[in-house]
Amino acid sequence: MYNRDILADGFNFIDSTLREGEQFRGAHFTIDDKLEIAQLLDRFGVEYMELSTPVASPESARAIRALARMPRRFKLLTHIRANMEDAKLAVDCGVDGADVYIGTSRYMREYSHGKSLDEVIRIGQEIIAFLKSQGVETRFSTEDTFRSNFADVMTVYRAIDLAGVDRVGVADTVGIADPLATYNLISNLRDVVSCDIEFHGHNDSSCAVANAFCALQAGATHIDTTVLGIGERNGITPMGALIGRLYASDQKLVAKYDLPLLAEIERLVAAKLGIVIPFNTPITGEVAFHHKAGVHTKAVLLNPTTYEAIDPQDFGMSRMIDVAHRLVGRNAIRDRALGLGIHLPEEALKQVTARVKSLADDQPITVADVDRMLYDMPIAVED
Ligand code: HCA
Ligand code: CU
Repeated sequence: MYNRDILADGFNFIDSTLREGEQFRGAHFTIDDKLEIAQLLDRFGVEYMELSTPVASPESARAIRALARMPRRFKLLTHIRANMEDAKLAVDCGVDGADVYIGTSRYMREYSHGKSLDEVIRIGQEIIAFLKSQGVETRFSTEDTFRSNFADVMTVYRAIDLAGVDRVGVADTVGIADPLATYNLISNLRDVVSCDIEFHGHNDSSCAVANAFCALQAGATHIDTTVLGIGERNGITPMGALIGRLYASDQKLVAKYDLPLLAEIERLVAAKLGIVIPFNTPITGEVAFHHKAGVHTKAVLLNPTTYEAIDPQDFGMSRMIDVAHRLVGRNAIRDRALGLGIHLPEEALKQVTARVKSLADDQPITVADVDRMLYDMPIAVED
């Protein structure tokens, strides 16, 4: 096993908020919503955006045409079934690329499209030839890759690569892959095809971020993400969390993105969906930079890196030192007091700390309770 140099090799985000994300429960994006989300993601720096197939509905086709016309840096893709009608309509809508998909697992072949492997390859070759003749970037993915026969998918990928596809896609459709399985599959594929490799991973068993990261280490060039990870069921790799994972490995990996926009993008999409950003979302969740225990806060006040892998400032976020609880330490109390312009001798700080602990032992308390104790100290001197 080897780790590819992700920084040197480069990678691309394919934002699928307006495709996979449209499959999220209750998602209903108007064309204006789509334009607003796309503009923000464009400023953030995503390299691609994928939209629902134009075949889905007339409004879906109109949305693709509208995004095709907007000034943007990202490449516009649409996600289509492996058939010629869909491919023709996609081209007509003015996309830069088409993400073609077809199932290769026994389940898909028996219960979905009912085609043999040879037919899958033949259809793929035909569509790729057509899309290429139209100057459209083409990706071909095997839906449910991880439950497909390994030799079968490799046969399909090899044939599709030889047909001149720009990118093959690996899809963990039901979220069963783990990081090692992802790494193994993609690194094997890396030796089989010469085109780019895309990874699309669902989060049913909580591995979507780790799998996406391992896919990059194994040689994937493109990763599908959505804002907040929205998608079918509990969704796919969330963009923000993958940004966090990459940043934690090497900040230079994400230097190409406008990181302070992340929170704004998530707030926008959450508002459109009528949901809140989950409290434990990496980087943007309300507790992402919340420090509580005395041992932690003491060290964080001296050097935040002690207990932070990510610097909140790089994302326009702020850190929170929590003082209103029984685990509080004197350093945190001192910091709070100084923040209020109250300078207390160490002995007084010790007393306040003991009082906070004692009160918090009986009941949950608030910062206002702590502040009152600080203000009540007789020796407090106002700045
Ligand atoms: C779907 C399937 C898909 C496709 C992924 C891909 C999946 O929702 O229609 O095109 O690579 O998870 O398999 O999202
Ligand atoms: Cu999917």
